[in-house]
Amino acid sequence: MKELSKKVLEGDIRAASRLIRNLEDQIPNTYIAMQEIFGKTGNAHVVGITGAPGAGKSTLTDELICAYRKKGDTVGVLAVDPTSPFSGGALLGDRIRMLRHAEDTGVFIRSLATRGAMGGISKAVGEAIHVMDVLKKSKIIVETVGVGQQEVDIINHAHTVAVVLVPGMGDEIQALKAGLMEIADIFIINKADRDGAGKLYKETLNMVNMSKDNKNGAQGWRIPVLLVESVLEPIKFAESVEALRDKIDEHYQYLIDNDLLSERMRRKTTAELNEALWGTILQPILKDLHADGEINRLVDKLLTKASDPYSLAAEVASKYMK
Ligand SMILES: Nc1nc2c(ncn2[C@@H]2O[C@H](COP(=O)(O)OP(=O)(O)OP(=O)(O)O)[C@@H](O)[C@H]2O)c(=O)[nH]1
Ligand SMILES: [Mg+2]
Repeated sequence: MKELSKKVLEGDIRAASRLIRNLEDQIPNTYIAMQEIFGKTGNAHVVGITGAPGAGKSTLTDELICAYRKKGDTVGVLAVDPTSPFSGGALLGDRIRMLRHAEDTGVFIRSLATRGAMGGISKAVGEAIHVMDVLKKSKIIVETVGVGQQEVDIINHAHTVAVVLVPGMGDEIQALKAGLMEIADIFIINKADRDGAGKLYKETLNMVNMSKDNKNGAQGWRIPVLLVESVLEPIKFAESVEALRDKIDEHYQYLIDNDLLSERMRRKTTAELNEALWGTILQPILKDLHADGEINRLVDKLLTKASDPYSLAAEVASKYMK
């Protein structure tokens, strides 16, 4: 593992890929490599692109890579894929699409699939970001599907979060209002060729303007709403994605200028510590309880009302935490 991290720190792409695969597969000793690289992380600007399945996130990301390369940035892309039964096609599509960056050493693209282990994916995402960071990618784009509870908590990983909305989801905006305003730094209205894109743009703008309580306080960031041109108009599309790139970078500069970057770093790092604590303390206990069937005996006690969850948790704690 130390050998692996050494290679990664030297910029070895294959070693980096292997390390990310190990993280994904939750190979037990991977933390040793992560211990070695942690000290060198924290330099990249991490950008989250999130939205419903099929919203056009990968198409945007692909173009955003071009926009950043044009500006001289190096780019890491992490496509997080929690919808395993359907992912085959989508991931394959992404690979073909992003193949045009394959020869470019300034671009490093990897996908990460959910393995269903509790808390596992979010942890792996944070760690894979670290790997891309030590590969000295200046922009790391993390694509996550969906805005909801099963979603990777992108806000714990990204400095800038762009939420992609598409027309044709009707009343969704109403339902999502509260949640989205919390996490979005930028709204993107995508698939401009579709009916209702203009309407969605106006609605979203209204939503942003009406929210008095700006999450970043008095000197707050006004969440911009960007209408990205349709991918069917390649030249206009490229131009509007460059505008998106500039908006994303403006947000990063805003965080720096207002001393908010350190706040986000603190949040990111706190989440990371939480995950490490979970992984080191709780996960082995759960594994143990599941392994010898003790968990079923505990659940039986609850079903027969012989005990309650709080008492059982206290019992388990006293057994393991000495
Ligand atoms: N009409 C139209 N289709 C688009 C546009 N952008 C992307 N698409 C299409 O929408 C489909 C989904 O695009 P993706 O970029 O794979 O979307 P995604 O959000 O990454 O999808 P998942 O990762 O599967 O959630 C593809 O068939 C794209 O070609 C657009 O501007 N207009
Ligand atoms: Mg995608």
